[in-house]
Amino acid sequence: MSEEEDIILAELDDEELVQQMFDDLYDGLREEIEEGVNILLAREWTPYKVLTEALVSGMTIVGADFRDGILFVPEVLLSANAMKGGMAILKPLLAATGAPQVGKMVIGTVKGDIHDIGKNLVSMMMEGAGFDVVDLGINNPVENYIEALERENADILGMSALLTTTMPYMKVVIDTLIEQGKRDDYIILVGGAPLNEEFGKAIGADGYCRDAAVAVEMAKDFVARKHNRMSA
Ligand code: B1M
Repeated sequence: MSEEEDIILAELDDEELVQQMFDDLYDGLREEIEEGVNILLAREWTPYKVLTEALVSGMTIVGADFRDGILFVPEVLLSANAMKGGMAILKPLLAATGAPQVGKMVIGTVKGDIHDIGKNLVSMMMEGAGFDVVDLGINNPVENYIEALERENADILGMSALLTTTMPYMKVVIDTLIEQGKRDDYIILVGGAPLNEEFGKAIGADGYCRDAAVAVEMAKDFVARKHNRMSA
């Protein structure tokens, strides 16, 4: 039996367990990640704390080694799969802590881009905050967004892009909404690792969200302002 097989997750203290989860996420071990998440929840960690301190922090390490050419696509896919296993456990718990529905958001990753972990996280956190979320998945052309916004009578459009080559597509979506005279019908929030506030402003979005928590705060703020305007 190898040294690693000897590790019993439940016997580790919180700090050791989180470190072990970083390693397990790195190695793409979905079952271990799921077990770790359940142990932390049983120790009365909040779902949000498990998400940010164990999963998101672990994925940051994976991201750095992917950037530096230490990890490659197949390995990162395994890490992403393990992360999704943990997120699936947290999703209903985050939603259950939410307030009554405060607004509706259509969200999707833009055309040409298949990264969805960050978007999924935003969706989960928004649901947890009481928003109704319609997730369009990955690789969305402009038609998908507009069709869903109208069908769902949404308040917010959320777009995600993780590649410098796909982030300009967000402007295509916003420009199309402008051309069709629909831009002002929606609050448009954008996010993704290569974006920044300046980019968000330059493409005409209402807000750039550094992370999922900022997305929730901004969404609440904009929806409250919209309701105030309508009742004035
Ligand atoms: Co990709 N990848 N990848 N990848 N990948 C990056 C983005 C990269 C930065 C890695 C690197 O080189 N360091 C790099 C982009 C470089 C660039 O554009 N300059 C890159 C590359 C190059 C590629 C490929 C081209 C690699 C290849 O094939 N040679 C390829 C592209 C495929 C495509 O999309 N067409 C590719 C493929 C993949 C995998 C499939 C292996 C996998 C994706 C699996 C999946 O998503 N299901 C993958 C992964 C996992 C990554 C990294 C390692 C991690 C991304 C992630 O999930 N982060 C990433 C490196 C990095 O970002 N450091 C990388 C965790 C997540 C929680 O954070 O997505 O930033 P993030 O989301 C945050 C915020 O940004 C924000 O809130 C989230 C939560 O806090 N946010 C929003 C995100 N979207 C939002 C939307 C909102 C609001 C906030 O709307 C309201």
